[in-house]
Amino acid sequence: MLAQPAASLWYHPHPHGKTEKHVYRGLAGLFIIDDDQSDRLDLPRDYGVDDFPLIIQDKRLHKDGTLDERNDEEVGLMGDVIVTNGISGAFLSVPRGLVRLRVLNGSTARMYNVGFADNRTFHLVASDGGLLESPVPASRVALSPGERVELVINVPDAPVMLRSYPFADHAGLRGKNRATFGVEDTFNILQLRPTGTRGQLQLLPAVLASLDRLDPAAAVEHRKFALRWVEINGARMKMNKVNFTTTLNATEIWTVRNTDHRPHNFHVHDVQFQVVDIDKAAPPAELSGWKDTIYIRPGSAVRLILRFNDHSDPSFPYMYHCHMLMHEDHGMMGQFLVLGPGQTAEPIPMPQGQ
Ligand SMILES: [Cu+2]
Repeated sequence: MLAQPAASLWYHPHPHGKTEKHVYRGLAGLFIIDDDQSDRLDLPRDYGVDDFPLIIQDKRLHKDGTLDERNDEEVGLMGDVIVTNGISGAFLSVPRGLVRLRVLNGSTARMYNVGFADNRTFHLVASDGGLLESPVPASRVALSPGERVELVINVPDAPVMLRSYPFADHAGLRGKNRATFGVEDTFNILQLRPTGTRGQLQLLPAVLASLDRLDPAAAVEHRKFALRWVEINGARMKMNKVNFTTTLNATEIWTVRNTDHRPHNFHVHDVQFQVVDIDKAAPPAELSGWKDTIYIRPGSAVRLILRFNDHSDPSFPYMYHCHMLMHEDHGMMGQFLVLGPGQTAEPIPMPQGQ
């Protein structure tokens, strides 16, 4: 059962040590969840007509067109051919007027700074975990691996190109890391080609959702996570080790710090979180909704607030990890249990032979 609000969610295989290659080869899809509340909104939501999923990935190809799977030890698998829903040089016929794009960075390591070639303003309407409170105007939006946004563009009469641009602040990277991790690159992603038809909708609603704000004063636990190389708090994930336990309905604050010179992000299973602050400053509007993945610049600290309000189990843990997939494959992960009333932690059931 899908018991959560409307959202665009990524699914992909998670076999330990092999996730990067599975995703690179194209095993990535979206669950699109809707609900009564989102159905009542005047947002484009006619799948394949004015509402499109876009799974953006990068590939490196041999001359014969086959996938180059040589792994770079700094960044993992990163390519210079951008594919959207598996297609390079992609274009899409769309109506003029409002069109919704559900954009996933499905890459193994590459980050994108997405915008349109004419620098037009578009509106962000949802982040990883669902609708934002109100549309957020933007001309660029940054996506690290695993992050999603839903954006609405007012399609003009002429074709317009969705592109990825260099990060204005190099995503916090210095020196040769800027080139290694591709944050100075420019790529075409997808051309939108307007057809003669005009879409149904011309105006966005002023209010999209009312979000339940988690209260930092309610936090019963504060935890710290330091990201460096392929370790969290100086250790790699162990299959049979639970790093900590929490309890059903507990609210917690997690401070996640990137103590590395490399880029990392942070992804949590089980629940969506809210961003309390980034380097002690309030998060920008596009990061103020429900999220499950967030980029953390080298040297930065992000405070997240989480409430474990469902799905307790004494022996099956949830994971948190860097979503740059080579890091994840090398064990940049940890595991936690959510215990219900009266439950105590039990050993993780291990497959035979482990
Ligand atoms: Cu990482």
